[in-house]
Amino acid sequence: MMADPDLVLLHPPSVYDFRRRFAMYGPISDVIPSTPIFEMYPLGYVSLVAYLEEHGYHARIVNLAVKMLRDPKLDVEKLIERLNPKAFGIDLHWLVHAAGALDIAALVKRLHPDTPIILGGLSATYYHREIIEDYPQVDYVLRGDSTERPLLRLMEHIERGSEPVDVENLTWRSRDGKRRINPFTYIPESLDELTLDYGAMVRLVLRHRDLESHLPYENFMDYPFTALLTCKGCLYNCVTCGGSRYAFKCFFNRPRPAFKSPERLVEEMAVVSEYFHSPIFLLGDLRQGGRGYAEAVLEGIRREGIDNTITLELFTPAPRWYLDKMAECCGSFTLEISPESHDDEIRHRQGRPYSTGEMERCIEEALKLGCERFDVFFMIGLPGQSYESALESVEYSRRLLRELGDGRLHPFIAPLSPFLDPGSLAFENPDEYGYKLLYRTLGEHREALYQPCWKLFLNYETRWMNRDEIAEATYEAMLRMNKVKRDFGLIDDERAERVEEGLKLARWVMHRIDEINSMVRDPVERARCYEELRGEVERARRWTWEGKRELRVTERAGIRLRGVLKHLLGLARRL
Ligand code: B12
Ligand code: SF4
Repeated sequence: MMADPDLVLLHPPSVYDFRRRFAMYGPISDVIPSTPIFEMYPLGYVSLVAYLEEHGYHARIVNLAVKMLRDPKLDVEKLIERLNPKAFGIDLHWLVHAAGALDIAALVKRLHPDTPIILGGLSATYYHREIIEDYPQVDYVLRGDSTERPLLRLMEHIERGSEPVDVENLTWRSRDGKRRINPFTYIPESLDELTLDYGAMVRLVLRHRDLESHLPYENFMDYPFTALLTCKGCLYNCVTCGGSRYAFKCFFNRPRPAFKSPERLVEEMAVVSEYFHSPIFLLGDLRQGGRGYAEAVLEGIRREGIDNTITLELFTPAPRWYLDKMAECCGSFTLEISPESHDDEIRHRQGRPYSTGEMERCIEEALKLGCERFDVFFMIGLPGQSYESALESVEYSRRLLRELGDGRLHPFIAPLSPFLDPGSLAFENPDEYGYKLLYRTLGEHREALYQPCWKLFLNYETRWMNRDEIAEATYEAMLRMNKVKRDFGLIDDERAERVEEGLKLARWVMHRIDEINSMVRDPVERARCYEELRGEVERARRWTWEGKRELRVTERAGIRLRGVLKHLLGLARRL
């Protein structure tokens, strides 16, 4: 029998009891691989496990969110009761897990009152004081964008039963019940020690004979999409982003980005390539590390013969040298850019310093050089953006497709949702950027996530659109974008019809929830009225989900048996 792990890292669903609680989640996760339960765990879980294992601690991941999605009858209490580690870790990286992370922590505490619970991630860092003050179910918060070493030190204290007075980045409650905030001093300047080893994940799956617990998101096996971090931090200051230069400097103690060296990054890509023939998404624009950095990564891809499709993010349009290098070094590559709006002025206000014309030049050149796909993302809820302007971005997409589209160019539009990020310029200075904040504390965001409709999750309004207008603009823009895609053959007629029906139904449900909220005062009666909408909510979800297939970079994706076999052979030889 396998020994109990020292640490179990749980990944919560955004809302613990989503299977029971009524809610219309809408388009809040439409442009990422997760469902609205946000079942994807932070990539950092992989490096935390690898680091602890390297130092003699046995750690594993249990992706509760995926398990609950896959098995509607799963008894979560029983599952947690059976786990018996020395400590539990729970991520509160994204604020969308405010409710799930705290509620799972409370459940774990009830079932294992003597086992310490550790929270970590960007949102936990931002709200560390409130967490330790107001949520007794949490014992420790590890702050920062990198916690491998402090977590190891904390585990040593937990094992010894000593107070962690010297653990960097830690906020905790001492035995006298007082809040303690240890210095925030562990901010590594290189990421090379923090390994993202997908091979280690496959080994964990084989060791625990438990694939589901380690899946990064629900349909990963159907469509494995692997991502690697190139850096932590950012050089840009998009005003709504909680991962901007401003946010990292003010709240995560990182004045400038830290990079993974090109050599290390290419090694990690080679491991991915051994196990998966899925696209590899390089997170962060490589040019943030300078031209030499970007060229070294691309050269490495060529040198190692990595044949996966490489997906690159562009924070600004790529110059010719960069596009040439991609074409030269990658057998297959795709690009994505987020102009957010077609309107130069709005984009500049949002903190993205380039023009629509420059973007068009880049798209045209990239497609000529063999880029297999170019995704362009627009957003609703921006500073200076009216209802009409949001819809104009869809009309612009039509013009763009007419001029440059040949099946490889894919525009998307989605709302800024559910939250304006804490730590972003706009969250910290809402007036200055034309925002009005509706929720500020962790507790308020947690409550928001229990609301019956995604529109009511939104923690902001803008001077140009209130929440109703943001939601109306969202559905209208998505309906129009669906039509544009159908007209240009990016989505087939049958799927387009389904998506259209789904969006219309979702908008109807949203209006019906508004009606119930305005007419029915009694909470029990209200809950009964919501329940009547369950069938429609489920249908709308299934139909709009069809549109998400279009996010797939390529249909060629899967697991390579050669990697798994190599690992199994290695094991057999050792026996
Ligand atoms: C890469 C990325 C993604 C990837 C995720 C890849 C992944 N699985 O991690 C994708 C594109 C899928 C994504 C999606 C989303 N993202 Co995002 N993303 C980023 C980005 C660009 C990099 C951040 C990052 O993860 N860095 C790595 C570090 C910080 O984390 P890490 O190594 O994974 O984990 C370390 C620490 O955080 C900590 N830690 C984390 N968890 C835990 C748990 C414990 C117990 C401990 C001890 C420590 C610990 O230790 C780890 C190891 O050192 C940032 C922007 C930026 N410049 O930072 C936004 C950012 C993190 N994302 C953000 C948001 C809002 C989202 C979405 C909610 C958007 C949406 N509505 O769809 C979704 C949520 C996805 C989900 N969970 O299902 C916001 C978060 C703001 C906030 N505080 O909530 C950010 C800051 C900016 C932004 N708006 O994009 N995202
Ligand atoms: S949204 Fe802007 S600030 Fe945030 S990570 Fe992307 S480029 Fe950086």
